[in-house]
Amino acid sequence: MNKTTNEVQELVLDKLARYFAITPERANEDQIYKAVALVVRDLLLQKKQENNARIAEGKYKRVYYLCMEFLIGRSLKNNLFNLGLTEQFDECLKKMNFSLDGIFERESDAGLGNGGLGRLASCFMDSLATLNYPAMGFTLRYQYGLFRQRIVDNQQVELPDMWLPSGEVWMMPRSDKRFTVNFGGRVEEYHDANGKMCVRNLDGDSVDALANDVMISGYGDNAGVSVLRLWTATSSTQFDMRSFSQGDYEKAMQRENEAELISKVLYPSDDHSQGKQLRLQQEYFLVSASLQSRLKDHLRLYKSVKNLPDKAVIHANDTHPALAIPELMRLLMDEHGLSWDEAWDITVRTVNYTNHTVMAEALEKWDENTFRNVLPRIYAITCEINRRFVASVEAQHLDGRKIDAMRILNNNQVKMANLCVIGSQKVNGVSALHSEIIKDTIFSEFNEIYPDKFTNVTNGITHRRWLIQSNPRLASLITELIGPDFYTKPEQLSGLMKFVSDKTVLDKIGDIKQANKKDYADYVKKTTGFVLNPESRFDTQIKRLHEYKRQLLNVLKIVHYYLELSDNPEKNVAPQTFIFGAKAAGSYMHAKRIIQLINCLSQEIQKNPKIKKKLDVMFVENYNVTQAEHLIPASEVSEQISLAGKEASGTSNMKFMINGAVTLGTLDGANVEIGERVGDENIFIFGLKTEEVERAWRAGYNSSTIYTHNDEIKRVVDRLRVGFAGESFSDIADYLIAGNYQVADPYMCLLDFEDYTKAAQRMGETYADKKKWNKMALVNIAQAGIFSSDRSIADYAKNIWNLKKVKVNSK
Ligand code: 26V
Repeated sequence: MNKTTNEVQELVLDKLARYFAITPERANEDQIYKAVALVVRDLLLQKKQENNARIAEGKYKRVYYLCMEFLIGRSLKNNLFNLGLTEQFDECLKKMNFSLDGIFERESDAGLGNGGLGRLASCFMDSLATLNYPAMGFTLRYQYGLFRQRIVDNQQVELPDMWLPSGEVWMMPRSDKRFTVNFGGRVEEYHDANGKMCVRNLDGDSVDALANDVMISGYGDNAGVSVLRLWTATSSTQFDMRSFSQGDYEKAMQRENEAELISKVLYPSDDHSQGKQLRLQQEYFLVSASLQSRLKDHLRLYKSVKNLPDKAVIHANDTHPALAIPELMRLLMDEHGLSWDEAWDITVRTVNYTNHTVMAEALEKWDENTFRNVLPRIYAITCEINRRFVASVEAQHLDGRKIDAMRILNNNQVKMANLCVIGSQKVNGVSALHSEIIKDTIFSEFNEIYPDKFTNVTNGITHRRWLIQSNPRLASLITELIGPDFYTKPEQLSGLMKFVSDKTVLDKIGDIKQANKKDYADYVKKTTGFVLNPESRFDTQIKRLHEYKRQLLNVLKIVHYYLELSDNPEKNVAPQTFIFGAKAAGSYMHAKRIIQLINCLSQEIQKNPKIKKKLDVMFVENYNVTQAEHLIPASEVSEQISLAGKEASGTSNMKFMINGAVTLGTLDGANVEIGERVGDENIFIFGLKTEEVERAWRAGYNSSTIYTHNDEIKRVVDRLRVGFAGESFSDIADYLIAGNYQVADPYMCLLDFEDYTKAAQRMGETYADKKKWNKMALVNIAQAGIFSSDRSIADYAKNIWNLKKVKVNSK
């Protein structure tokens, strides 16, 4: 965008005067942040209007990306970068005696997501806008995002996340976009004036959805602006003045409170099924409001709903928006008068679904009674979808057990993944391995009848945020070496391969990592007081805390080193620092105990300076997008150690790689493709492969045999009973070898332990050879282009959405 420093300054002064009646001399950093953000929001709006006009003119097909989570992080820095206005604002603020970096710190993270799924959705919005595909994202405007994590006495405590005061400035309230969503009540059939049989939902409760739009600009001259629409739930009826006047304040407020509950909090759960009625209401609220809004716009433009599949793609990101299928059916039939067959044809040609997990507990299932009570009309439609589907497969004489596996309604449960597969045009997994696994396991029966439905789109990350903005030193070295085109053509990073034996370049890569480590250590010291040794190897594992991700395996390895050093404190080893960042769902007790274990181990090490010099552990409190942006550029080892077959893709593996960290990982998710790109010599792979996991499982995996026969493992597990910093972890030792209520060590930490420590040993030896290590880092950076979300989006556009870019007349 073309704006001079002076023009920018005028705009900021104007906002300060209008909103705060203040001059820069008297303004505080919060007021400056708000004024700057409001200026940027106006500029985005202006850009969006130009872009919207182009889309409407060309009547392009648009993608509507429905997702219960968007892990946006901070917006100001990203928006300035994408608009090309960072320098102008930097200069302007300097003139006002403020630093732009200081102002960035005033913004809270918009943590409207749990983990990988939500961050992926945000990366996709960036790429959609940059590549200029017409797109809109839809989610809820949760008043409280993912909880703020505090560590108190080494344990996780969940506090409400108040992100709105600083996040609200990005939203444009759209009073013209208000839709009513119905819950409960009963379904009634009636005949309309023409004698046609119709259906309506009566006596239910209604809640209004109010739109708040956030503009997301793409990067570069040809970029567009995507809109992320966040729905707020609000009472659809007028305030109960009667009760209020009679002094019954509680009753007067009740209806409002109940309605608002729907967009109050994000469920702090990841891969953990929560059969909560409120969650079901949230999911329906999202899809109903989004589809009503879409159909209204569609009718305005095209006058008929019949060409919907030519002009709109509805993408269900995981099963959470699965109700889009029966809701679209309802709207097309009940509101627009289409027959079942017409509506079904349109629905299946419009909706697509991405699966993000094979973990059984994360495959959403609703209790049939709850479903019927909360959404009677949607229930009736879902039953009919199921009935017709079952009839069609019965007609093909399919095996009864196979049919049962595919039913949407079975054993008093409503299975959302089955609904998604039956009602979608395409279904994709998120890495090559994962897309094969879903065809072989959870969707194997469907794959037999719809082989063309299944496809793969490997995940990606926006390299503009995760490399260019968060690692400016590395970005400028790359620009120096291959020019700036990789900003929008990430595949050009491969041009770095020609420097693979260039000593000067390799040294620079090493120096940049060192400088980033030093910066990170300073940042941590300043913000937490923890002292990191930048001369040690930074080895990082950051992701939601879950058994299958095996943070525990990492801890077992560290305890093993700790025991070695306790035996022999003079042992000559290269110093290592293990950094963890993870939140655990509040109800997931075992995961919370692992957080406690990491923190206790860290605390014990702090008391022993001799050990700390060689082996340190740090737990990052309240790990979020902003913390990741600080930490990833400083990390040297990327721990991606899930049990093979369990991690759908992973995306931190991609963020680390593009910042020159080397992966220590299993052949799981996208690690497989990362390994293929960089070659075996530039990654440290260990552990069981997916088929071996299956085999070990079928053979009756028994971890206690490993414990009894391997002295190292025995010692480590026994040490958990003694504990750290005064806290025993016998429960975790039991989990590993006794199991108590389930199979011991269900994610096979003990079976992979030996190979893991061997790979870590090889890695340590390689690290000692600086030239070799820097070369590995360079190859990882050079091969990361394919893991840009620009590539993922291009794949979706071509293979799933059939979407064209908006044409921009080059200036
Ligand atoms: C499930 C549930 C169940 C109900 C309560 C709330 C809730 C929230 C999230 C989930 C499923 C989360 C699935 C997920 O995040 N999968 C991750 O998706 C990433 C992006 O594709 C991928 O890289 C990770 O491997 C995968 O674990």
